[in-house]
Amino acid sequence: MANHTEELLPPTPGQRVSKFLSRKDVRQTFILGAFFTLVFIILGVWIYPHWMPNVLSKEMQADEDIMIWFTVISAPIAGVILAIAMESFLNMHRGDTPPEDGIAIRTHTPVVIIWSSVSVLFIILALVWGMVSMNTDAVKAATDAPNALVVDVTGSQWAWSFNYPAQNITTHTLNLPVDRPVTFNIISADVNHSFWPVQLGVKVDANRLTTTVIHTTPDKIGVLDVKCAELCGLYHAYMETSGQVESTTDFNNWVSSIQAQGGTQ
Ligand SMILES: [Cu+2]
Repeated sequence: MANHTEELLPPTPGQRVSKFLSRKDVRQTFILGAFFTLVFIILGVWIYPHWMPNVLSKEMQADEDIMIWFTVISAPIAGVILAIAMESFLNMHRGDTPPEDGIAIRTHTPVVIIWSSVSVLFIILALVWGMVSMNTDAVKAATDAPNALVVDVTGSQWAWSFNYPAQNITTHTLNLPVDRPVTFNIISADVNHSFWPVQLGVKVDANRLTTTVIHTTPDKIGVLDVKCAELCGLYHAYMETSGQVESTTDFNNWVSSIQAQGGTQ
């Protein structure tokens, strides 16, 4: 009689958890989750950086660091979700049905509290990281630097033009000297565009009636791709040009050659 009563008692939470963890499908999900997490970390740390644009400024380095670290941080979440999806698919394929006495995770208070707190921590981390990264010393140093090169950028359907007031030249390629702060004054001649010199890690809207200012300091020599990052009409996808971060001597020679042509490229 006593044994019969024990059998009818509902299992304690501890018994349910250990029974849950000893299930074959749960163990397989953990192993698959660890495997996918490792794959995403390897992709984020060693593979993705090879596909990213060259880093020609500290702002671009900060962008790349954020992409790598956020991939690593989100790897366990993506890994576990992919593992659950794959295990469910395999179970369905084998015709298995879930056991009746499984833990109801969706309404399990400790799981809900842990899941919500971890998500909130990730969001706060992302927010603080972004704010700190946007206020780096590099950006502060370039802001109102007395020796800054000023470039007035105009977006129009569908081309970029660059006016260098101190050099009195207007061009369609963006050449910059290395290790000198740059101030971009950005405006649009028509609809909204977005000025994006990719390898410099800065991007800002070009509006029709107001000038937007951004600062950066290119710190490596290399090729620049300048794109429009705001859908601006039929040929938006072709609204791009190239440029160069180069030595001061090469930059001065480039300026002189354009001045010799009458100041426009
Ligand atoms: Cu555009």
